[in-house]
Amino acid sequence: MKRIQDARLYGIVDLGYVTSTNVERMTAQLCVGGVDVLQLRAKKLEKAEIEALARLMLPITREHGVPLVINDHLDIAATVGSEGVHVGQDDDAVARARAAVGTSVFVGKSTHSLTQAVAAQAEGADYIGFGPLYATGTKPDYVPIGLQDITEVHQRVTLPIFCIGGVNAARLDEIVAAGARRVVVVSAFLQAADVGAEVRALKARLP
Ligand code: 3NM
Repeated sequence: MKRIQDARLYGIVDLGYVTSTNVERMTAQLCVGGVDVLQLRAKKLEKAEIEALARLMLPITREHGVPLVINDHLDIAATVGSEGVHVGQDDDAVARARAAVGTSVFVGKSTHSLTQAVAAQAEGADYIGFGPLYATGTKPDYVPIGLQDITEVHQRVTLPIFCIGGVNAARLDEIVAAGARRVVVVSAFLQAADVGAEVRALKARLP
């Protein structure tokens, strides 16, 4: 199993883009393409359906040594035995996640500013998301933070930092030039004509 500390390319199976019936196929394509970690994100689905999708994904992600992260649902992560869980900006989110899933499951937290990034490290997160760098239809209500804080967040936070929000092949060079070492890509992968080729090509360009 790959370690989150070594991961550079983070994919998300987001049910805003993928239908339930396509989750298995998309999971396989992302894993074969070379994502290092994969999240299940389904903001609008019922819990039972999310749990069922997680159980479909796990044998595929495990076959590829890719840790599976469950977004938001601590109970589902604990029940299915995912490798990771991801939480938002609520207070004590990391502590509550640890209490629910135990110490062997890694915990990631979304951050949207330098202050939040430093706080997430102090709170004990295992990795952070940092963004959205650009405006994105995947998280439409969030104000983009741009690229200007990427260098400083890497100076102030020693955890793995995954830059997120509007990341795609056309923008990758400027994101890397701004100091990013790890990225999350959602819609640019899920909407690609050839998902595996898109993942492979983008991964090859990460430093
Ligand atoms: N979280 P895309 S931005 C799920 O900034 C998510 O916390 C963000 O999707 C954050 O690659 C985002 O399609 C959406 O822009 C990323």
